[in-house]
Amino acid sequence: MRRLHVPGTAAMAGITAIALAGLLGFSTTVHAKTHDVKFTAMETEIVVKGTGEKYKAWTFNGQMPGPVVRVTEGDTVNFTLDNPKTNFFGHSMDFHAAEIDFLKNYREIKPGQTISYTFVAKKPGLFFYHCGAPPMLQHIARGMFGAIIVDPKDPKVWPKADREYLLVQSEFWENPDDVQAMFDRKFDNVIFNGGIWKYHPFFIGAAPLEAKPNELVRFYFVNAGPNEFSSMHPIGEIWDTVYESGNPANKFKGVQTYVVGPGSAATFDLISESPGVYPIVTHSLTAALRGAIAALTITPVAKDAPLMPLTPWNP
Ligand SMILES: [Cu+2]
Repeated sequence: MRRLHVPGTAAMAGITAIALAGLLGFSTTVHAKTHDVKFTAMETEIVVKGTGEKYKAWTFNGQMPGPVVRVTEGDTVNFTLDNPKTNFFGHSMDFHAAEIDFLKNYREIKPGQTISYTFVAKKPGLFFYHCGAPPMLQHIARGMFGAIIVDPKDPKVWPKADREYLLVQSEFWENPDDVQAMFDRKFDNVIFNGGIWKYHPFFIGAAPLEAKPNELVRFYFVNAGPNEFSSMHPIGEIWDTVYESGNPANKFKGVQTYVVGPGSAATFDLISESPGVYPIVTHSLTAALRGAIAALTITPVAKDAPLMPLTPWNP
């Protein structure tokens, strides 16, 4: 017996809506979201070494880098920065993913003040955020920086990653009050994710990043600076694809080393077939040999890991 499929009224209404949406040129599958993101400026001590050594940092929410903000292209971000009256300094927030007036939104607020603004993350990619209060050099050097990922609204514009890591490079000065040394570029270390030798297996409390053979590992990489250029290279490997500013449309293939300037970002795809160790470094060697080496261990027993592993020593 032949069955006829007769659509019900609701189904027909749905089909009509989809057809109309098609005629009008917009997709029915994308629903832009609104995110309330609230950061607190915290002038506080944080651990920067596996030995437990502390540092008088200025941070967003008590961590360096600040929390990762992740939204989808087209989403709205309602941002609030609170500068508690227990702080001593003014702070601000500049989101590179936003396209809004700088004077009004990125202005410094004094202790006891709060600022809020809204932006739409119109362009997909990986963007820097930072405090811009003067001297901006010092506010970034002391830890007021982080990353916002704006995922493309159509996930099919690039291959799906099997594993993702976010690395934020920054220069580190042992004396957080020596602004002259910051101007003179006399840094003591160059670090990934706020820790000195954090992902180098030879150091106390450190742990390498891990992935399995043939996994597509996507590195979201931000250079917080404040001054030095990063020359990102995977030792023993070649970047399969590099996306400038993390935008899937800005694609380079088979790249050995890719320069990311201060205040910029790029996304790097890597597939390693063979088990082993592949250090991710800045090939600017003064920086690499002072801390900017993250070991990537390729092993069939790689554990799941968070996007920005702050362990073992940061909360
Ligand atoms: Cu600040």
